[in-house]
Amino acid sequence: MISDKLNDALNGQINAELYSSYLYLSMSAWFSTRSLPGFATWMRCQAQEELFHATKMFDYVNERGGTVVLEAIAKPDATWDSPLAVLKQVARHEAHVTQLINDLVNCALDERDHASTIFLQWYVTEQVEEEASVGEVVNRLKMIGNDSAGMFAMDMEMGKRIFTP
Ligand code: OFO
Repeated sequence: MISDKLNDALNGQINAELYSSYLYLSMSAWFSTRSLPGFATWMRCQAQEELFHATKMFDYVNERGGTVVLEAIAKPDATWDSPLAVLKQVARHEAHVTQLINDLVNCALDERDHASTIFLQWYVTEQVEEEASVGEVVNRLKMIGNDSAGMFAMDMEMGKRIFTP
Protein backbone atom coordinates (compact mmCIF):
# COMPACT_ATOMS: atom_id res chain seq x y z
CA MET A 1 0.00 0.00 0.00
CA ILE A 2 1.12 3.53 -0.61
CA SER A 3 0.50 6.28 1.93
CA ASP A 4 -2.33 8.76 1.38
CA LYS A 5 0.21 11.56 1.04
CA LEU A 6 2.12 9.79 -1.75
CA ASN A 7 -1.13 8.63 -3.38
CA ASP A 8 -2.30 12.27 -3.58
CA ALA A 9 1.07 13.38 -4.94
CA LEU A 10 0.99 10.67 -7.64
CA ASN A 11 -2.56 11.68 -8.59
CA GLY A 12 -1.31 15.27 -8.91
CA GLN A 13 1.45 14.08 -11.23
CA ILE A 14 -1.01 12.06 -13.34
CA ASN A 15 -2.91 15.31 -13.84
CA ALA A 16 0.30 17.17 -14.72
CA GLU A 17 1.20 14.51 -17.32
CA LEU A 18 -2.29 14.68 -18.82
CA TYR A 19 -2.00 18.47 -18.97
CA SER A 20 1.34 18.09 -20.78
CA SER A 21 -0.36 15.83 -23.30
CA TYR A 22 -3.19 18.33 -23.74
CA LEU A 23 -0.77 21.24 -24.16
CA TYR A 24 1.30 19.40 -26.77
CA LEU A 25 -1.80 18.33 -28.66
CA SER A 26 -2.85 22.00 -28.75
CA MET A 27 0.59 22.87 -30.10
CA SER A 28 0.23 20.14 -32.73
CA ALA A 29 -3.05 21.70 -33.85
CA TRP A 30 -1.37 25.13 -34.10
CA PHE A 31 1.43 23.74 -36.28
CA SER A 32 -1.17 22.15 -38.56
CA THR A 33 -2.77 25.58 -39.10
CA ARG A 34 0.66 26.98 -39.96
CA SER A 35 1.29 24.39 -42.72
CA LEU A 36 4.07 22.74 -40.76
CA PRO A 37 2.85 19.11 -40.75
CA GLY A 38 6.21 17.74 -39.62
CA PHE A 39 6.21 19.84 -36.44
CA ALA A 40 2.54 18.90 -35.96
CA THR A 41 3.52 15.20 -36.11
CA TRP A 42 6.41 15.74 -33.70
CA MET A 43 4.16 17.49 -31.18
CA ARG A 44 1.50 14.83 -31.55
CA CYS A 45 4.09 12.12 -30.76
CA GLN A 46 5.09 14.23 -27.75
CA ALA A 47 1.43 14.33 -26.66
CA GLN A 48 1.17 10.53 -26.99
CA GLU A 49 4.33 10.16 -24.94
CA GLU A 50 2.83 12.27 -22.16
CA LEU A 51 -0.33 10.18 -22.19
CA PHE A 52 1.91 7.14 -21.79
CA HIS A 53 3.63 8.81 -18.80
CA ALA A 54 0.20 9.42 -17.23
CA THR A 55 -1.13 5.89 -17.77
CA LYS A 56 2.10 4.28 -16.59
CA MET A 57 1.64 6.13 -13.27
CA PHE A 58 -2.09 5.36 -13.27
CA ASP A 59 -1.29 1.63 -13.51
CA TYR A 60 1.31 1.91 -10.76
CA VAL A 61 -1.10 3.54 -8.29
CA ASN A 62 -3.62 0.77 -8.94
CA GLU A 63 -0.96 -1.91 -8.65
CA ARG A 64 0.04 -0.58 -5.22
CA GLY A 65 -3.51 -0.63 -3.94
CA GLY A 66 -3.92 3.14 -4.13
CA THR A 67 -6.84 5.08 -5.56
CA VAL A 68 -6.60 7.02 -8.80
CA VAL A 69 -8.65 10.22 -8.75
CA LEU A 70 -8.70 12.16 -11.99
CA GLU A 71 -9.05 15.94 -11.67
CA ALA A 72 -10.01 18.49 -14.32
CA ILE A 73 -7.32 19.28 -16.88
CA ALA A 74 -6.52 23.00 -17.31
CA LYS A 75 -7.16 24.63 -20.70
CA PRO A 76 -3.88 24.92 -22.62
CA ASP A 77 -2.77 27.89 -24.73
CA ALA A 78 -3.95 27.75 -28.32
CA THR A 79 -1.88 30.35 -30.18
CA TRP A 80 1.80 31.29 -30.34
CA ASP A 81 3.85 33.90 -32.19
CA SER A 82 6.27 31.50 -33.88
CA PRO A 83 7.54 27.90 -33.93
CA LEU A 84 10.42 29.05 -31.72
CA ALA A 85 7.94 30.48 -29.18
CA VAL A 86 6.17 27.10 -29.08
CA LEU A 87 9.34 25.10 -28.50
CA LYS A 88 10.63 27.58 -25.91
CA GLN A 89 7.40 27.04 -23.99
CA VAL A 90 7.90 23.26 -24.25
CA ALA A 91 11.42 23.69 -22.81
CA ARG A 92 10.11 25.81 -19.91
CA HIS A 93 7.31 23.34 -19.29
CA GLU A 94 9.65 20.35 -19.23
CA ALA A 95 11.94 22.12 -16.74
CA HIS A 96 8.85 22.64 -14.57
CA VAL A 97 7.86 18.95 -14.88
CA THR A 98 11.39 17.92 -13.90
CA GLN A 99 10.92 19.93 -10.70
CA LEU A 100 7.58 18.20 -10.08
CA ILE A 101 9.22 14.77 -10.52
CA ASN A 102 12.02 15.73 -8.15
CA ASP A 103 9.43 16.81 -5.57
CA LEU A 104 7.65 13.49 -6.03
CA VAL A 105 10.88 11.56 -5.44
CA ASN A 106 11.44 13.60 -2.28
CA CYS A 107 7.91 12.72 -1.15
CA ALA A 108 8.57 8.98 -1.76
CA LEU A 109 11.82 9.26 0.22
CA ASP A 110 10.05 11.06 3.09
CA GLU A 111 7.44 8.30 3.14
CA ARG A 112 10.21 5.67 3.08
CA ASP A 113 8.47 4.06 0.11
CA HIS A 114 11.37 2.35 -1.64
CA ALA A 115 9.25 0.75 -4.37
CA SER A 116 7.95 4.19 -5.39
CA THR A 117 11.45 5.65 -5.29
CA ILE A 118 12.58 2.95 -7.72
CA PHE A 119 9.47 3.38 -9.90
CA LEU A 120 10.04 7.14 -10.12
CA GLN A 121 13.63 6.72 -11.31
CA TRP A 122 12.20 5.95 -14.75
CA TYR A 123 10.65 9.45 -14.80
CA VAL A 124 13.86 11.06 -13.57
CA THR A 125 15.73 9.51 -16.53
CA GLU A 126 12.92 10.34 -18.94
CA GLN A 127 13.07 14.02 -17.94
CA VAL A 128 16.78 14.17 -18.80
CA GLU A 129 15.92 12.89 -22.30
CA GLU A 130 12.93 15.20 -22.69
CA GLU A 131 14.88 18.31 -21.73
CA ALA A 132 17.78 17.34 -24.00
CA SER A 133 15.62 16.62 -27.04
CA VAL A 134 13.55 19.80 -26.79
CA GLY A 135 16.71 21.83 -26.09
CA GLU A 136 18.17 20.57 -29.36
CA VAL A 137 15.04 21.55 -31.29
CA VAL A 138 15.13 25.04 -29.75
CA ASN A 139 18.79 25.47 -30.73
CA ARG A 140 18.16 24.36 -34.30
CA LEU A 141 15.22 26.74 -34.64
CA LYS A 142 17.42 29.59 -33.41
CA MET A 143 20.00 28.71 -36.09
CA ILE A 144 17.35 28.63 -38.82
CA GLY A 145 15.92 32.04 -37.83
CA ASN A 146 13.82 33.37 -40.73
CA ASP A 147 15.33 31.07 -43.38
CA SER A 148 12.22 29.47 -44.93
CA ALA A 149 14.23 26.81 -46.82
CA GLY A 150 15.80 25.77 -43.53
CA MET A 151 12.37 25.65 -41.88
CA PHE A 152 10.98 23.54 -44.73
CA ALA A 153 13.85 21.04 -44.40
CA MET A 154 13.48 20.88 -40.62
CA ASP A 155 9.74 20.33 -40.91
CA MET A 156 10.40 17.34 -43.19
CA GLU A 157 12.79 15.89 -40.63
CA MET A 158 10.50 16.50 -37.64
CA GLY A 159 7.76 14.62 -39.49
CA LYS A 160 9.80 11.41 -39.43
CA ARG A 161 9.24 10.98 -35.71
CA ILE A 162 7.24 7.90 -34.75
CA PHE A 163 5.75 7.38 -31.30
CA THR A 164 7.47 4.52 -29.50
CA PRO A 165 6.58 4.10 -25.82
FE1 OFO B 1 6.01 13.58 -18.93
O1 OFO B 1 7.53 14.36 -19.45
FE2 OFO B 1 7.11 15.84 -20.42
O2 OFO B 1 5.95 16.64 -19.33
